[in-house]
Amino acid sequence: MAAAPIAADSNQDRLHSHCCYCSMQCGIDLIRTETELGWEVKPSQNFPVATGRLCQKGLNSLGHVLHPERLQLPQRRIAAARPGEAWQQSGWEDALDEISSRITSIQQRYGNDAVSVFGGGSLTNEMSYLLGKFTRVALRSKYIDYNGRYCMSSAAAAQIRAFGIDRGMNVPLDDIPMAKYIILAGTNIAECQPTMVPYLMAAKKQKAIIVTIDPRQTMTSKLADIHVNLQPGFDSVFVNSLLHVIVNEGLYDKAFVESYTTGFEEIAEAVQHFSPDTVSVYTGIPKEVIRTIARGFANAETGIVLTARGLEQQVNGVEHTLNYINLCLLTGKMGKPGSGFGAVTGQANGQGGREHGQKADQLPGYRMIDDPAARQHVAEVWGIHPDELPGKGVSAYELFGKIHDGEIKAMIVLGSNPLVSSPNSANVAEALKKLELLVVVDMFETETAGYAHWLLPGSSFLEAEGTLTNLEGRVFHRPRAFHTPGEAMEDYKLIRKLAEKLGRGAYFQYDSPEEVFDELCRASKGGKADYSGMSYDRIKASKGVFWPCPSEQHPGTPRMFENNSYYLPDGRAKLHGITPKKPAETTDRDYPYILTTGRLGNHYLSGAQTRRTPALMKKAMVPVAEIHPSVAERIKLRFGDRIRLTTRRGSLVFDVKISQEIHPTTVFVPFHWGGEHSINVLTNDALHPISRMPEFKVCATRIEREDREELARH
Ligand SMILES: Nc1nc2c(c(=O)[nH]1)N[C@H]1C(S)=C(S)[C@@H](COP(=O)(O)OP(=O)(O)OC[C@H]3O[C@@H](n4cnc5c(=O)[nH]c(N)nc54)[C@H](O)[C@@H]3O)O[C@H]1N2
Ligand SMILES: Nc1nc2c(c(=O)[nH]1)N[C@H]1C(S)=C(S)[C@@H](COP(=O)(O)OP(=O)(O)OC[C@H]3O[C@@H](n4cnc5c(=O)[nH]c(N)nc54)[C@H](O)[C@@H]3O)O[C@H]1N2
Ligand code: SF4
Ligand SMILES: [Mo]
Repeated sequence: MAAAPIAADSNQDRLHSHCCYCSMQCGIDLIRTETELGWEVKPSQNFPVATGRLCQKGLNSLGHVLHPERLQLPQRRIAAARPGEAWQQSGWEDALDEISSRITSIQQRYGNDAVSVFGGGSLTNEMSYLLGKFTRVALRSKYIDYNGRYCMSSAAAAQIRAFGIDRGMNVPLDDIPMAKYIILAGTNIAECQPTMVPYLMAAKKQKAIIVTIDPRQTMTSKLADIHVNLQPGFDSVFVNSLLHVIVNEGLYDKAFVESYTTGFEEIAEAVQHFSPDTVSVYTGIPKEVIRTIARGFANAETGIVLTARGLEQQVNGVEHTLNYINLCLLTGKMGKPGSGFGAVTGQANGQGGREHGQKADQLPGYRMIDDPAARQHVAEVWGIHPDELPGKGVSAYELFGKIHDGEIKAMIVLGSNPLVSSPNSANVAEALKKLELLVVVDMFETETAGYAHWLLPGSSFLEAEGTLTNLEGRVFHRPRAFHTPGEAMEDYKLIRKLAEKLGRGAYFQYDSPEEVFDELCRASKGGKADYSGMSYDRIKASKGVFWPCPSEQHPGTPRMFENNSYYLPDGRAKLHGITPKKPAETTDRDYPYILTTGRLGNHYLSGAQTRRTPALMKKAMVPVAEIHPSVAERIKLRFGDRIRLTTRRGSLVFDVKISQEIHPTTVFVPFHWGGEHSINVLTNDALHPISRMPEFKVCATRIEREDREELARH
């Protein structure tokens, strides 16, 4: 372990913060102890989201912060940037001088857009805002995007199409216990947002029915009254059968549909051929189950539908999400206590991270960068002419395509590990090799940093003050608990300094994150994600304010659409008739199974943090592929064998677990590892035409037996 951290306020023996991992953003208390670490983590009793509870990740969230591999000094690559080449440590002045002069030289040779930024959804609102502003104002480049593209983009596109606004959950967590019928589709809450489980249990106590829809029986489906075992890619087919019943049996809320929506005819038409009888033949889901769920949800007094990445991370992800939204709209389960839709946001600041300009087509406040009024407003706040603002860039994965095309020559990565988390990652490695300059700002030498020319030490969640917006749309304040180790710098200071070196410091004279937040609030004023009624004082005093909050007098908006007015031009919500389409890759003789990927309870995303947390790592050292017994039998798997998975992009060997609980067509592999354990070597980089979300959840694969002796011989 590294040396014990130094409290930002040395007089305090109890510090407050929030867990760095999922979107619940549980409060934590850091308590000074006599132990080796000097501090321990306890659940905070003072934050309304998860009073008194933390999951394993939260309890162990100090683990990576104090890890001996924490970077403490800038370092540069001595020779070519290749994994394994030696580093040389450097002071900040030299590092920033050289990085800025290389940026300038690249921009002089190839134009401003040759330098790009790749951000992340763990960063604070202030950092998300600053990265967007830095790219447009200091670099004057159009190329910024972030890992949230891999996460919330399909849900965002769907909510914008249906409601005109994208707030992950339309209802606060406190509404869950009031719901009488809860549909959880492609969301493994028990492992991914564990402290949300008590809300579901409270609903169950009030006799709510819970339905899960997933190709696996998960810890979440153990809470369910009905589990629908769905082959990946079939959500729209399945939901069409529910809508078929609701429409044909006249179970929809006619008054609500008539007064507040458009597009009913579209749905009636689209679901015609999806009777429970037909759909049960295609999916193996019993028709009685389809009818029970459709009638149950429609007739329930209140109901909530939650979706997550299971159905969103697909080339049809926007359409699948729209179809689940249809369920709520058609049955009038919107805008009242215990009723609504939610796409369960993933990362710590997965919600705020998508509102303030890290996305290729966005400006702060969820404004669109090609909207002249938005450009005018934001340019004014930033003190530049609107014509100076670049236009729309490209999505996260497409940035690597632009490197291959030779248009992008440099990249700054801050808050992501895209070599592990991007689809078809061998292609990403090839792109990173071509860069003239790759700067990674991280706490660790990540897999992505293996290709970096410069590696700069960033701040951890305990070392940087800021605000975040949790999955409910609650904006709250996270204080700075510790000093950064060694020479590591708070991320926002690094951005300021780099802007200064690039001659654009005048636009970045912030002396605290609070100053950034105040500007962010002004920039968001009048936008969809309007924070303009917020301030640090107000947020701290009320333990969070829900956006939209357009004025100091406005109470904030825990529950969206309460007056049934939506953010589309006609004020109505839009129903969408969905004609289900196939995934980008379907199975065939050579690749007869479906590979789907996802998460484990004890690891987080690319694993950069949790693989450096001994207490979590020891629970899952390597990824284990899950297959159905019928597959094991077909490939003649014997005790001790492993399996080889081969897709059109590559081939890897995994340990294997045989489980009745997975759909017989499907193999599941978690994605928290790099190198030879990295499932993203195999995943498909097909993107959704609108959201540009990669198809992480469905590709065609071959499964073969790989016996131990064979492996030992190689
Ligand atoms: N422990 C842990 N918690 C996390 C994270 C983590 O890495 N680890 N990451 C955070 C982040 S950033 C995110 S985005 C969230 C993600 O949270 P989730 O979306 O809940 O997590 P996943 O495991 O990716 O996928 C959820 C489920 O989708 C199922 N699935 C696969 N294909 C399909 C399909 O076609 N249809 C349906 N209906 N289901 C399907 C999978 O079997 C899986 O159980 O979790 C957050 N919380
Ligand atoms: N196959 C497959 N791939 C997936 C998914 C899937 O379901 N299947 N899910 C996708 C999803 S939903 C997501 S969200 C992405 C996420 O994928 P990544 O973006 O790779 O996620 P992280 O591992 O959180 O990477 C964050 C990095 O930033 C660093 N970091 C964390 N906090 C800070 C900070 O405050 N400052 C600085 N400077 N650095 C920081 C961490 O050390 C880490 O290296 O993965 C996607 N990839
Ligand atoms: S539920 Fe999420 S925020 Fe809460 S402790 Fe676990 S990982 Fe952290
Ligand atoms: Mo995510």
